Amino acid sequence: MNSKISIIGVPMDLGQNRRGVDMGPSVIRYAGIEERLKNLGYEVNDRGNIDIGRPPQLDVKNEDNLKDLEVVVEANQSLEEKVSEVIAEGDFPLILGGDHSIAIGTLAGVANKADNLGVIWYDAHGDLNTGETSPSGNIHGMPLAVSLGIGHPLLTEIGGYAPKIKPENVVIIGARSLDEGERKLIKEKGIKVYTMHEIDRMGMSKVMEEAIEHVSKNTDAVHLSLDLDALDPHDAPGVGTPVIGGPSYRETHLAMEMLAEKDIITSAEFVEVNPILDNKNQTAEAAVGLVGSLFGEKLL
Ligand code: 6HN
Ligand code: MN
Ligand code: MN
Ligand code: MN
Repeated sequence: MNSKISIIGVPMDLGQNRRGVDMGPSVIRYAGIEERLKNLGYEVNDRGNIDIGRPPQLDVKNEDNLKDLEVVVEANQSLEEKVSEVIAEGDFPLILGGDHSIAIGTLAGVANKADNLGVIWYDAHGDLNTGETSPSGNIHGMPLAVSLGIGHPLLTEIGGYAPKIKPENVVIIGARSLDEGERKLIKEKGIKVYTMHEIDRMGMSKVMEEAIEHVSKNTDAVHLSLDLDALDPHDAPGVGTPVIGGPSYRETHLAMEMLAEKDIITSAEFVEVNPILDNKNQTAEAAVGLVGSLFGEKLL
């Protein structure tokens, strides 16, 4: 693992309509992320937060069924630049959300420097909607489609190129809420998905073995996009779109440890922590615990 980590906060809440997720970066910092990483021997550079604009009126859908498109595009452009800068300086980019729409900017910055980027999308959702298929118009339900080059050109062209990733280099883990259009896209593109069904049948350990093999086969870098709503709401209540029946904190912890063992992750983001919906910062603390295991923390 890279010994230098740069933290970038993205206080974005415009990709969905539950206010409060913009405080995610603050509460993850408060839960001790920097200390945790320093104790593991990493050099940590907290680069502060990306500036997010504010539209005159919130949650207004445009004619393409996209809410607050312009501001989401602008913020992701700034994030793309910041992530590119961090990579150019040789650091590991660790991005703290904010809602999941920020993965658009993260992946734009990360994929720029990789020929073939692998992606682990650990989420209750597929985030494979477009304006046409989205039931909500919320851009946080679209970043994986956008990164595959599918969606509004203002989104897919962030960073000045598209697509960022190839469907065969993606694996989704933990899915249990997929919209009609998302299911269609998964079949059409042949995207590898481990739903809760597979996790229940095979166990997390086998799922991770296969997933790691899948994303590292033909890739030169691997990004982890971890949406805290992937976890069962019992273990991560502070999220805007909870879905019952998810992997536990322990199972997710094991997933992170297996990633650490194989040492394949070259960038990561932890998103969707909303302290207003949380129970005494439990979800931010879970995020920090998972970051610890991803970066090699051991009990003995
Ligand atoms: N997330 N599929 C739903 C939608 O509105 O498109 C939910 C998306 C949730 C997105 O949690 O990052
Ligand atoms: Mn590339
Ligand atoms: Mn989700
Ligand atoms: Mn998501």
